[in-house]
Amino acid sequence: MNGRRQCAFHLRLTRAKTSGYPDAMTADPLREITKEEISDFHRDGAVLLKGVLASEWVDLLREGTDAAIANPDVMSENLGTLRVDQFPAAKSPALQRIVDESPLAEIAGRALGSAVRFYMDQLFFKPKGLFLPTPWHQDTCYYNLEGDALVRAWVSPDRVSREVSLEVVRGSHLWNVTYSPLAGRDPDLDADARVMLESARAGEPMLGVDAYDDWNYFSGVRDNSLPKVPDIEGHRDSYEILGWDYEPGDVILFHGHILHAAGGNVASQTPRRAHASLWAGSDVRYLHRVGQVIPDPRALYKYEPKSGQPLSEFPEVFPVAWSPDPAG
Ligand SMILES: O=C(O)CCC(=O)C(=O)O
Repeated sequence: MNGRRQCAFHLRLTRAKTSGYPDAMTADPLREITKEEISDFHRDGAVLLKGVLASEWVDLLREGTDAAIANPDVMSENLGTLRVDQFPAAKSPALQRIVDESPLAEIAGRALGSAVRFYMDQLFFKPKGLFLPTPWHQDTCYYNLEGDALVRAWVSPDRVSREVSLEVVRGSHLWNVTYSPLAGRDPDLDADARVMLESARAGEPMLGVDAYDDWNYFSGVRDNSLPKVPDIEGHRDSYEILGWDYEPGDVILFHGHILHAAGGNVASQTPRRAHASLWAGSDVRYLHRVGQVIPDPRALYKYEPKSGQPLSEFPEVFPVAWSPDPAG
């Protein structure tokens, strides 16, 4: 084990020991993330990492996604046959352990080549039966965040075939455009929404901490000044679309700005349980977004964050999750 790797390994094991779980499963990926994979991630905006999570992590992922699915809360929403939960690790110790101790932080950090902080996680559940597609969208516009060093780790305890798995528009993370979220009330049609939009423009949070009492994808107001997501599905041949057959133990890593979706209109005998975590490198800052859709992590509200503050100014909310250098 070389020096850098030993330091990182030490940092993760220290975290594992503080978790309260008696058994310390290895926090290392099953294999090195190669230079080619890292350069694919930066060039294409996404990469499939084959066989990087040990089967114990897959078992924990199954346990955690099942527990979260069985416990819907105010952050759960059914969008047709797609159930999406925000912050599912907050209600599932198994998912929390995946966030805190699994190799995902290291994998994200190695892709970015820097220390990473955990920002938030989501659950995407499609019950067996007809899987509807997840529409094309970009993630960044849903959060009060800006920066280039944003990486998502999408994992599932299920085999997910290419036709219903995650797909991305290759290279779209480099387009330098923020699209309008698909959710939110439309201020062009709704007078109350126009008032909320004006207050948000004046600096009020679009979603305050009370969003944790009652939230859905239409709690906020859409920022119609942003361009709409192009009709990618209607013009698939005009885009270079990447997608993969996914097997448990793999990680799909994709950039926070990339246009992505999941295929559907396919009947499946088995459910598709997916967990996605968002990791932030050093340039990521808080951004007061007038069209915010997803509430800030609950612990952040008491700091009353301002646009431009780096996440490193909130170390209690976003501690360094992995660093190539333990001092980092
Ligand atoms: O799993 C899906 O269907 C969508 C996942 C997604 O949009 C995400 O992880 O950001």
